[in-house]
Formats: sequence, C-alpha cells, structure tokens
Amino acid sequence: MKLNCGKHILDLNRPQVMGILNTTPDSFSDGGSYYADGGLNLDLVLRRAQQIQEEGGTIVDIGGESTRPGAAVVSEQQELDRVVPAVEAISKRFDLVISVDTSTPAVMRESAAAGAGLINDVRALTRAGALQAAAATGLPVCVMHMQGDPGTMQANPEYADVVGEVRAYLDGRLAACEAAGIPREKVVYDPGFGFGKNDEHNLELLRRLPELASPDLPLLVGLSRKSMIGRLLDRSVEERLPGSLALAMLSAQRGAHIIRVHDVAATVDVLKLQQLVDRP
Ligand code: 9MG
Repeated sequence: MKLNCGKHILDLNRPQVMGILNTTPDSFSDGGSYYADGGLNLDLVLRRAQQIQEEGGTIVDIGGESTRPGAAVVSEQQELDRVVPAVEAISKRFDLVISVDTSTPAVMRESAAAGAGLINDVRALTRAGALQAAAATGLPVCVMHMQGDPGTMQANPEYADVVGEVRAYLDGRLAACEAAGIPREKVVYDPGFGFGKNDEHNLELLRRLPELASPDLPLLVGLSRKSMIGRLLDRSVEERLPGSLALAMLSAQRGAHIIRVHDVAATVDVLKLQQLVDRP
C-alpha cells in the first residue's frame, strides 16, 4: 500500500515512524521544548526535525494545540503562528513528510501551502469548514476517533462494543470525506488511543486492531508515552519508553502502518526486528 503525500510517496508495506514535534508550551510530554526567550525557536524546531530524520523517521507531526485535558484553548492565530513557520522551515530543509496535527481549517490551508503532506485531525474533520478545507488541499487526511472532547473525554468513557463503535465512527467519517471530495485512497484511520477511552477500552482496541484494518486503508496509531502506560506499569512520563516500544511492536504486528512516537530511534530499531521476524 502507498500513500501519496504530495512530493512524497510513503511506502506503507512496512511500518513508517512519525516523530512528534509539539510547538505548544503545554503538551504532556514535550510541551515547551522548542521555546526560548519566551517564543517558539525555529532552530530548536529544526534540530528536532533533523533528529527525526537521522533516526529513521519518515514523517514529522507538527501540532500547535495541546489536546490533554485542562490544556489552554488556542486561537486560530496562535495556532497559525506556531505551526506554519515550522512547516515552512522544515519543508525547505528536510526530506520528511510533514503532517499537521490540526482541526482548524485555516491551519490546514496555510500549512498545505507551506509544504505539508498530511493532515492529522484528532477531531476527524468535524469542525465547521474542515472537510472542505482538507479537500481543497488535495492532501491525505488522518481521521481519528474521539469520544467527547479533550476537556472531558476521560471523565467516564462508555461503550457497549468499543471496536464496533470506533469502526462505525471511522466508516462514517470516510463517507463524509468522500462526499466532500476526499477520495478513499487519501484517508487514514486512527482508533484514537486514550481519547475518551479507559485502559480496558484501549487494550481491547489494540487486541482487536485488525478489525479496524481494511486492505486499502492505512492505520495510524499513537500510544507513545500515553497515560495508559503510566497507569498499567506505574511509570512516570520519563519512564515509559519500554512500554511505548512494546505497544509499538504489538501495533505493527496487528497491522498498523504508521506509528506516532516521541522516541524515534528506539522505535525504528524495534520495528526493523519485528519486520525481520514477521515479514522475512
Ligand atoms: C495529536 N495526537 C495525539 N495523540 C494522537 C493519536 O493517538 N493519533 C493521532 N492521529 N494524533 C494524535
């Protein structure tokens, strides 16, 4: 399977690693890492992009809004100011697919013009104008499942059948994309681990990940350093690398095509070994 991301074509016949770059002051793991003297520092942003590329990542996911519960609300202008200069600078210097983690139509449009190759929307293009903006860019889109909204989603998530409901939601978003002019071959599914799910829901989704896969629809998963690992293993954010690597490998074995991570080099190593064993 291939994914056409503008000037790059991603080969999804082996798992690709997406490195996280949060240009937010308050994300749960790397928030504020790219700030100096009170503002976003593009040299630090470029250093992170270089690290992702050198460590074997093929995608960088740039986000300007934290979705952790309690995070500050960002205005459209703040998000544009955090994301678009980073997209532009990385696109000029690195051979990475640039994914923009956004739900905001103006950020989709301006990022595409600045060189982005993928739109990653945790709200699955449900904001007013998002479907139309994404369609106009011609870029592929990752639609993620979330129950509720970031502020309250972890209060008491409930499902009768978590896998069936996530699948039905993603199929519905695929239909909405197609109706808006985004063809099926440009849609990526994501179950949204930790977004309105308790640990049992997350484990069930991972166990039954193949039920979310279709032969022609790529699957993206993000489990890196998430709080589920902290709870299940009693580990702080800094201590979650082994848990993140285990979950990356389990995801790849169950059919994930793109793995969104903080720790690129370690994940690339694990996935190389997984491929040598599972796809000799
Ligand atoms: C932005 N973001 C945070 N977690 C994520 C996940 O699991 N998937 C996607 N697509 N984006 C995420």
